Amino acid sequence: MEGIILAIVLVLIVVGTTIITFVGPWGLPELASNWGSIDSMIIVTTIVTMIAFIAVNAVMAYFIYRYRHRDGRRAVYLVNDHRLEKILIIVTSIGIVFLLAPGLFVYSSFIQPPADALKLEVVSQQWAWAYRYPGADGKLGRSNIRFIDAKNSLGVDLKDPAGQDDVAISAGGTLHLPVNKPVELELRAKDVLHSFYVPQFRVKMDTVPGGITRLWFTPNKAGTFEVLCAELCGIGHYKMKSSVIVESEEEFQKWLKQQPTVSQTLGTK
Ligand SMILES: [Cu+2]
Repeated sequence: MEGIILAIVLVLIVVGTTIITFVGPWGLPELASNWGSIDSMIIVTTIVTMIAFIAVNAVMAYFIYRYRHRDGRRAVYLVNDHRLEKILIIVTSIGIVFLLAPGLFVYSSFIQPPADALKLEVVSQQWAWAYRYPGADGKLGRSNIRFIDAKNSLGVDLKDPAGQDDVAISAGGTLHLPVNKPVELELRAKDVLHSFYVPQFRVKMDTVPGGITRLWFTPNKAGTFEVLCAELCGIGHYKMKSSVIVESEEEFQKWLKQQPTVSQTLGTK
């Protein structure tokens, strides 16, 4: 009797979780970048794992019912079943190929930013985001953690002329981006691991102290979105947020011109 009840409960759990996946309130927020292919990957992953989840549990529920205890029945010990093993290896391999292969194509474009992308620096620290834009010369100056002090909070190398006209948005400031233009972020961390995440852009990347990580996307919807830290980075992790405003090229340029350059902020020119 217990075997039958267990099999029924198992079937109910599978049916319930499958229904919740489709009608539950946990969908993705509206897509606001070029990374629709990431959404397709999430759908492929959900479908493949759902098929495996249903199949494994259906077999398990059937076996629990079919081979439940009955007086006088004895279990048989089967050592090897080559036919069954072959089938399982082939079916599992096909499932894994469907699960992983499409992601390789998406990943290959994820790691190749377009040549005309606007390059920005993102600097993370406990518990805020800072940003640096290239100045009029279109080039980000060098920076290094060794140059960080009370005034030069991003560690811009003041010997590099390309850095003097850069625009630095200090920690806690707002990121502005022009709509429909590819952006490449160079991510740094000043203290511990953080992770740059804007759910609507469908991109997320760890920031690592002592190294530079990269990320690119094209924001394609104007609006204000939340920048989050997706790495548990200390006691203030929950409030490590910033806003990103996606706006027209004119609005973006107008805003950028109003921001002080590195040399103005540091009084180096
Ligand atoms: Cu963080």
